Amino acid sequence: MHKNQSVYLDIAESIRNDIEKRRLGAHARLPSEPELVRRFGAARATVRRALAKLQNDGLIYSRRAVGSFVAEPRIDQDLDQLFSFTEFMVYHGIKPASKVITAEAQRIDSPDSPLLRSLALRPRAKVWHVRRLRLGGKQPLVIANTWLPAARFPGFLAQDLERRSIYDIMNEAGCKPTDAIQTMEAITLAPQEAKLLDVAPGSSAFLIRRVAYSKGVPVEYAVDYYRGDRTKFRVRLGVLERSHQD
Ligand code: 16G
Repeated sequence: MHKNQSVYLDIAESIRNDIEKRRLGAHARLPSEPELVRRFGAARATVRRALAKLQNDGLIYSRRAVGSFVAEPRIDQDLDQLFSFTEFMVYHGIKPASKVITAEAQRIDSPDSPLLRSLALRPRAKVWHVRRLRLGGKQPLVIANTWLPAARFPGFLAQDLERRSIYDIMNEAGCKPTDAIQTMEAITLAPQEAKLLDVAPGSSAFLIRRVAYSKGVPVEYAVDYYRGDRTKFRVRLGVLERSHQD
């Protein structure tokens, strides 16, 4: 029992290694199950378990009756830097694109709304809301909801929001985000969001809420859904220096 458990992990590790070293590129077909059985000298059920683990980890996908294939790599995002989606994609050599789903003016009534509180606005103050599907290399990656205080960005909705970076537009208005506070939660996607992101309903995603500030003034409230199988966050950790007398 114990041995079988480690055998499936060893097989998964070996295939993971081939993928990470790029011996198998994105969308390359994995050897068939019988070939893997021969190669690893393992039972078919063990090979299947290894493949199920890799699929669960987002490294491969399977097509019924055809086989397993290498998934697109995850996009690594450093959490200690404030990047716009556009800057981030360009940095990784991926062509960014956007589809605007909604672009409208809104007025929120409830004084308890996190949006109003985060932007330090009074009830019924005008905000711009833009909902975009963000793509990298034609692949849908993020559903991004952005709210901006309308008073700071006159004429915002007249901009070409499909082609332009919102952070660029904010920069032109003298309010480029200089720092932000962000929270991240794991969620499963509702059917409508899953469809937009081209994944199965119930797939995992990161729900990210961000309040961005421009020199201390809140200028953006954002609620984004990042595809769980395409996103990896990385953060640098330091050790708190403590005196030994404590
Ligand atoms: C990022 C930000 C989002 C911002 C967008 C601007 C996170 C979690 N979110 O997606 O808050 O609205 O960039 O991108 O990083 P843009 O300048 O390309 O339109």
